[in-house]
Amino acid sequence: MDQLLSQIEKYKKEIEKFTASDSKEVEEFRIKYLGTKGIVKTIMGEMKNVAAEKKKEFGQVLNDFKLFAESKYESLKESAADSQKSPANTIDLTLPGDDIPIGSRHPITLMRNRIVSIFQRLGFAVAEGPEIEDDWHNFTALNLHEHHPARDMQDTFYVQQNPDWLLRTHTSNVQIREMERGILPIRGIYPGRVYRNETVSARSHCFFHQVEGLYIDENVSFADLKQTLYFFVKEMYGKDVKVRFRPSYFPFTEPSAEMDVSCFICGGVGCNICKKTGWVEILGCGMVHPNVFTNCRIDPNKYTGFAFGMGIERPAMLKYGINDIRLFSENDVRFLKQFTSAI
Ligand code: 2U9
Repeated sequence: MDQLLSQIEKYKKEIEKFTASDSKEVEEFRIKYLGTKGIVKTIMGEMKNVAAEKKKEFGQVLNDFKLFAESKYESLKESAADSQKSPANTIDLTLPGDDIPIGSRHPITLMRNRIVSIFQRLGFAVAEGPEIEDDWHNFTALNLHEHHPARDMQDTFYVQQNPDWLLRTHTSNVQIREMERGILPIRGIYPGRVYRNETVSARSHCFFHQVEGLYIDENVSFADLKQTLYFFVKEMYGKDVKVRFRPSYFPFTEPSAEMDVSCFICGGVGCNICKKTGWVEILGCGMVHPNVFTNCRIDPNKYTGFAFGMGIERPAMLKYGINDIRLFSENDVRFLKQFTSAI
């Protein structure tokens, strides 16, 4: 037994001195001292050769030895884990950072910003309104009575829970809300998304984007309308572009017109875009109908005004050479990342 006790003392010293620089060496320690064929188990196996009266004393020594080896194993494990977190494995905060990929603006946003900024330079203020609207602000206030045939022209999505609610078919609801506020004069530009219950194809979608404008003051005339839109066209399509107005009909304007520009693709000679006419229609416009003024509690004898409206998708498709309107709403990064611009 004395021989066993001195052996244990020798191993204890060995264990005390043991160092491990990584988890592999910690595992070597475990196998050597605590493994199934390790030193602790082997010495425990000697118990059977110890005299019966010494068994209790020897058992205690053995148990201490085992605990000693186990606690050394735990501290080796901990210090090896700490060394994994040594500076070599941590993030070096002094290194230059990775580039953050910069996204690009949506082509509809680019085109909307171009249009809106031209009118902003003329003093038009941007306003937005709800896409879910009531019948009054989308139709009735705009001189479209319940049985007005123009209501069928714009197939409408209605909200199931309330037949008075719908997805706006134009951004004119924003103008109505502005006029109802009663703060005059008004010089506003109104971009936004609108909805129509139409079959989706490469050429038309059930939602698209518009910019509408409104100018109300005393003595506003059709000449003001024309000059404002001339300025817009020159800024948008260049100085050499020609403009023509054709009489038209909208329930909310009287008189009404549609404005064409000489085809900016072929220069007016005739191509597929202008269907060989040399002209491309870009917007509708007119003088605000007196009924619309009355509906918004504005005196039509005191005030006059003009309004206009244009879609954004078509000019964006022409400018960027996009042949399918559905690409705008598919969120395909391969499509979206092609558009870069400062605005
Ligand atoms: C109020 C009074 C008048 C807005 C107008 C048009 C003509 C027009 C279309 C262009 C292409 C819509 O996107 S499109 O399909 N719009 O032709 N919009 S006048 O007139 C208003 C609006 C509000 C209170």
